[in-house]
Amino acid sequence: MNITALLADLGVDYSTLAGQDIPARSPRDGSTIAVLRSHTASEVQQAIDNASQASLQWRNEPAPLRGELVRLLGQVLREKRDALGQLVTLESGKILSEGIGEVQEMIDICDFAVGLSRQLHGLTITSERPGHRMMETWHPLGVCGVITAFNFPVAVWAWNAALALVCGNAVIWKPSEKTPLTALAVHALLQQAIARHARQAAVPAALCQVLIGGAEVGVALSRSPAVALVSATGSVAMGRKVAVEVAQRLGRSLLELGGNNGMIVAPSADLDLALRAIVFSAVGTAGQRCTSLRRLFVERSKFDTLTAHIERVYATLNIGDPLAAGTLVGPLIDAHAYANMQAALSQARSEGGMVSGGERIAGLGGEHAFYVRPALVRMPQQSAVMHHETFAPILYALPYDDFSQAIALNNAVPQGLSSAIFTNDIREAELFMSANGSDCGLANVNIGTSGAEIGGAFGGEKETGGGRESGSDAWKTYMRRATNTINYSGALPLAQGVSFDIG
Ligand code: UN1
Repeated sequence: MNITALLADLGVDYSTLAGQDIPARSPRDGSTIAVLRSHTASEVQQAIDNASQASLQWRNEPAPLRGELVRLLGQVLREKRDALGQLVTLESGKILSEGIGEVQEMIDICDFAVGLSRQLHGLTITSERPGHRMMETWHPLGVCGVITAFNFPVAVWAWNAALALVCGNAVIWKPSEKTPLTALAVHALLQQAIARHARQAAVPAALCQVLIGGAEVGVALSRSPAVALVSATGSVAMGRKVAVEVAQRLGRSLLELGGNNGMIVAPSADLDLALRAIVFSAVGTAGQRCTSLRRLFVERSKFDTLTAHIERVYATLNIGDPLAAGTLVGPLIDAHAYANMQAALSQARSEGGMVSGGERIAGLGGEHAFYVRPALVRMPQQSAVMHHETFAPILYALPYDDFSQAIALNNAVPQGLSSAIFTNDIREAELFMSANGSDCGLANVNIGTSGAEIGGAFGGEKETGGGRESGSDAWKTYMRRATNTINYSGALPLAQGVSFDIG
């Protein structure tokens, strides 16, 4: 793999950002691909000011013409799907099929946003007063800050940016320090889309910007009253900081934080389907999705059979170079992730868990790469370790006896992103999706916890942060709503029958 050629093909020029504090590493072999520098505090401030100016221009561009830019972005992404997918694989370590799939997710949200650009509609509402009408109008917010994580280094930006742009906003992106090159590549591809735009002059230079740096950049975006919305994806700890900073100035935040996703396998489940879904959800992206399956509750009579099947599949999984055909599990992102995984496994052991797998695969990728065999941990109960999200391929499994107990176990953790049930009993499926069922933002039936499509609203409850991105009506978070009351009568009746006669 010629990285220089790949970066050139994607139009990445990081010469102006060459520096010393942000190394772009490939978890594939731990090698350093480039070393960048953080944007300075004054550059961050300048970017916010420029974005504010850009948003004033962009909000006057008709929404369907804003959609045209996003359509062109989708077009460029189609042309560069495989190249960008490779860079995603290089920088995040996910297997190539998932790297390319992530770019496909970007294309999908672009298509969605293009359609949306002609559907940013509000309501008309009947008035209690004669000769009056009420309606809702949706306006752009201004500047949207987007903070993204290493595990979905490009798709999560696209969920936010595609919507924010058609909604008439400027976007400032702070990618993870672990994946700066993919962000620069996306930015370069966006410039290609802008260059193809028939109304290029209508696209201000500062409409979309990327800021490279650490937590201080996120804090600056969160503190600035000029950033109307801060959309943050990542850890609960990070989200808590962003939420507090943004709330302090009564700004708007959209949080998509940790998950600790559970699956119930009921006695009527198709075990073969369940097995496939479990393995993809638990070990896909090396267990580093916010939607990864971490907790498995199996009805007691099926527990031994199913866990034995999982153990058998885990023992033969093709783990290795994420670029190689046939690999199913790539490396962890870095040494820190590996240390966290081992710490969780030893805690699980001390809580009575029986661990199978979980060891580092010696020699693979060299000493700075961290390839592990996914771990299956049979737990005696849902103890402390299971209440934490460890970003690694660890699947805790325990048996349950009755269905209400399984739902209670699913809901007993602080996070509330994704959940699933495998059952062929319609009453169980409906109960799981009902108000008395899963308390998560995503509740799936006969399908795993990860791999959501872009058409639905994506996000979760409790410590996951409550935000919704992507499809459905998530666009409303990127706009402000005005309620208009219009009087076309010749009189001035007051609401609620109030009389106020000034003679
Ligand atoms: C994430 O891990 O932050 O549902 C996003 C999924 C993907 C998105 C995951 N479509 O697994």
